[in-house]
Amino acid sequence: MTLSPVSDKLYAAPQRQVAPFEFDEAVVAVFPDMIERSVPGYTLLLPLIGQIASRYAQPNSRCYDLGCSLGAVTLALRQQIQQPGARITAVDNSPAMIETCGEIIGRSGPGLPVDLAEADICQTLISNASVVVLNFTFQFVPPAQRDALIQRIYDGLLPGGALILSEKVLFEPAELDGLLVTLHHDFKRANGYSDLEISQKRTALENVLIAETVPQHQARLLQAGFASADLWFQAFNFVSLLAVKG
Ligand code: GEK
Repeated sequence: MTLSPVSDKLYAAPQRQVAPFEFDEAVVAVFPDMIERSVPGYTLLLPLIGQIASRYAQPNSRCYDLGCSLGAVTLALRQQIQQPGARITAVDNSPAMIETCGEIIGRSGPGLPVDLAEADICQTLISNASVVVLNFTFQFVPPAQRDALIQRIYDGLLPGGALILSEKVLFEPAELDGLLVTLHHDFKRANGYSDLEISQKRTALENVLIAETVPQHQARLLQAGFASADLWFQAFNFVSLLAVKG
């Protein structure tokens, strides 16, 4: 799905000092192009997340898209969930993202009702939830707040509810991590990013996107109480986990 034809040139020119990455107006303007060319498997993941969500969504419950950006997951949920009385809550703490997300959802035609919130997902009330999606958002949450957020999601899910957690991850041993990082950079280069763009974006994301390993994510999910936490998708160093509440 292409939401915007504007191509991402944010890191094309050399920068004397690369500032930490922010989800501001400049990023919003190029976001669909940026994420499609940067995250291997992103366009495939969206309908598959909708498909998984449609299996776990329950009547009269809420489905959460946490860190919704421009609402790509929300649109997939709206199109694929059929449960009567279900609603979607889409949350992002970037004012520019939420504003444009509202416009996109407003133009998207009939589907499940959507409540949009400009808020920190660490402060968002999660309740009566059958599905929660964190599609490449949790990696931006400060590590000290991660356990508490997963616990609040678990507590807010109904029995039988599901969390879909997509993340950029680290691998062990270091040789495997290095190979998957190289393959990711090759993917970006094949999508038209220069070595300078790849390197400046990497610098911008240092200390902003803090990746963990799949076993670290699984341990946290199981510790919170999830009955299972399984890998269902991988494209190089980008994965998605499905955690189900018993
Ligand atoms: C998609 N899910 O297209 N609270 C709320 N929002 C946050 C927080 C926070 N604490 N931290 C980061 N964000 C989307 C893609 S992008 C992924 C998600 C990427 C938001 C941030 O503002 C941004 O919109 C989003 O999480 C991450 O499927 O750009 O790599």
